[in-house]
Amino acid sequence: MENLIDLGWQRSRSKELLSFPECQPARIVSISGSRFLAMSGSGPVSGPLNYAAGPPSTWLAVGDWVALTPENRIASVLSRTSLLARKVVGEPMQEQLLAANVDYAFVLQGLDGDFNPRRLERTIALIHAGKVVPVVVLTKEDRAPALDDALARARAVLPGIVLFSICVLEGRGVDRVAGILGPGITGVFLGSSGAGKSTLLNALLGATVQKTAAVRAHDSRGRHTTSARKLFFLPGGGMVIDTPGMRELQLWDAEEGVSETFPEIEETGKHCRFRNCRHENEPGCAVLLAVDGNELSRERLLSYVKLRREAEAFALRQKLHGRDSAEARRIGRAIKSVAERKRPRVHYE
Ligand SMILES: Nc1nc2c(ncn2[C@@H]2O[C@H](COP(=O)(O)OP(=O)(O)OP(=O)(O)O)[C@@H](O)[C@H]2O)c(=O)[nH]1
Ligand SMILES: [Mg+2]
Ligand SMILES: [Zn+2]
Repeated sequence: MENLIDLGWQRSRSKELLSFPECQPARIVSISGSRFLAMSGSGPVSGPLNYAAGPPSTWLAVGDWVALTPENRIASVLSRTSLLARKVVGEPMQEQLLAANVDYAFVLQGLDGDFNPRRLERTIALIHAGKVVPVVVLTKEDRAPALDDALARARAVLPGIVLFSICVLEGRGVDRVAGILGPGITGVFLGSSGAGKSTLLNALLGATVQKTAAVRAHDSRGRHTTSARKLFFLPGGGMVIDTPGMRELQLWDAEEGVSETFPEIEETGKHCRFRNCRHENEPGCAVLLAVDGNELSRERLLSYVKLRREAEAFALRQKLHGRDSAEARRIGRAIKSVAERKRPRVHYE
């Protein structure tokens, strides 16, 4: 059992496994084509993707615990303690699973021009929605035109979130990431292509395992060097899932995640006259009052309103799925009205 605990197994899972006699637990390391690679208590195993209909990206994620038959078939995907998922761009109701059973999601943004507070908020809403703890890592300190300024800006928009900068090139800050990833703990690296995810992973591994590539000189964008999600085992005992660069993370089922990402707005919102105040143009809105008085950030409120609308439109669409056509039309109109609702007053100031 000791081995499994190093892989992130929790004893509470044992009961669930009892429903699959003769099966052993294994953790999914990677998924490619029609096969999976996993790590069991006795070493690596691989087998066919046979478990469910539909593309594996909708039912199996790197980091999942599965019950494996003696023939290395997936008998079941065990319940998840956390799950990061996004909506597939351009597909209204298609979910893509990014990583399962992860403790910390490290959001990497390069200080070479990749830094973007609005993108951070969106990613953090998705992380909260997945029941994962976010950690923001600003990479490439050596490339920052004004490091203290960028740190201060990031801290201002991310109250309460652990945030620090690193420079893998000069060996600074890697130990801080390693310190979070103790034995049995799993992290995932998220961020745009070129943010330095694989570079940081290699530093943690103490070896060049993942390929890395220089960003484009004119705009600092990466070259999509990493092409698949994969779980790695660190010498210190922790685990990291390296992912291909993702710039655009569309929210999937994230209404609560959005609320958690803007705690100061939610807190001030308790003082609004109406309990269901949307802080857009309602009379007696404590949030708009605080924004007018410079006690809350206007940018944060705009970002909150935008992400909340996206999450609400998603929730309505989800309801629409599988309804009869009359009700579908009614909900369809509701979605349209969310999308077209009068722009919030804050836009004009
Ligand atoms: N100057 C500087 N460059 C760095 C640092 N960390 C990473 N890089 C460079 O940034 C480039 C991109 O790094 P990668 O690790 O490939 O980026 P990635 O996030 O894995 O990118 P994808 O796999 O495409 O998603 C490489 O040329 C790295 O050497 C740093 O601290 N300073
Ligand atoms: Mg990479
Ligand atoms: Zn309000």
